[in-house]
Amino acid sequence: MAISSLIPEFNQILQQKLSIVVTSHTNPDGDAIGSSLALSWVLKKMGHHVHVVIPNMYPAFLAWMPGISDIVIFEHQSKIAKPLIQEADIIFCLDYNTLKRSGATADDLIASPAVKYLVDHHPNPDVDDFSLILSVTDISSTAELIYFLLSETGNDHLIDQPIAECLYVGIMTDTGSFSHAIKHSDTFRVTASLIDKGIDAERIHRLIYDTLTENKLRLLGHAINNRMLVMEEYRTAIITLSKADLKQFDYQIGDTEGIVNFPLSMAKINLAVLITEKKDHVRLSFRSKGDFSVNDFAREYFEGGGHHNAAGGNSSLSMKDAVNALIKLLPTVINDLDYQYDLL
Ligand SMILES: [Mn+2]
Repeated sequence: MAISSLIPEFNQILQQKLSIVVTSHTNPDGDAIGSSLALSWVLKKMGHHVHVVIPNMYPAFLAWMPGISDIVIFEHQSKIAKPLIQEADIIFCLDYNTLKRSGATADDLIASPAVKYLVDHHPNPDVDDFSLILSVTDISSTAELIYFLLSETGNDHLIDQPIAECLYVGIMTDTGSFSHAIKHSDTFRVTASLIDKGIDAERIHRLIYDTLTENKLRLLGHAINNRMLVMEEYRTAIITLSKADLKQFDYQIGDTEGIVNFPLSMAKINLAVLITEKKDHVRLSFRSKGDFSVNDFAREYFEGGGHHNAAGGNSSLSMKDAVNALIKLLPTVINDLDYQYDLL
């Protein structure tokens, strides 16, 4: 993959010792945290003064990652985070395409005079939000893109075992353990070179995926058994989780992560939606198989977006009204949803 021509002046702007903030989207996932930590480690090795600042808390299954305890969480530590953002020379914005997704940090990021350097793999970046843009959509994850950025700029010799672990987490989680979003064989070449750095891929997989609490597993069971509406005629399944459902299972941040993927394991379902009730709105997560673009769907109807097969959105409707609004839309998109895989 030839991305060298797309890389804005990475080495040039990093020639002097600088104050740098690396940041990512609200509700950060494995790719957001993995790529942010990896890039921050590399920049520190280059001699810069670097902080990772994220809008809100990361999920508990990432707590083991190298360097994560040094991350500044804006929601809890705004007094530390604000001057870092204001006084930074460069802010690297990773794994999101618009400052609208930067949650609690948004106002301070917009106000900061720093050079804002985007590294991201979501389509349609908000070009006005950033000074320099490395946007590649034909790639599994921002972590894979960070690897390419480092190798194409001659900095990949700085990738050591902890940095390789961080990048591996980003690629593994954004591809659902190498099951989707793999656009080309380079993803495996990059992964192989990370493994060559001495990481223990099996241990990382266990640390990420085999750490559920009993409550989280029972919430998943409840969601599928009691809260899933299957509409085979529309190739769609919708799971709804109310505030009461979450309370019943002592919801902790990250507990609903991954639930939206399960309905797609039904052969005839091509669209899965998880609707979660929040304080004053509902959050929608979309997953699809094949040609149906949940990025377009979420953008058009639910103030959101994301990737072709994985996206999110919001609605100010009640949970019940949001479900009804969604169901009303399904007949209008059934032609796009009604495809089958020749699996056998
Ligand atoms: Mn990502």
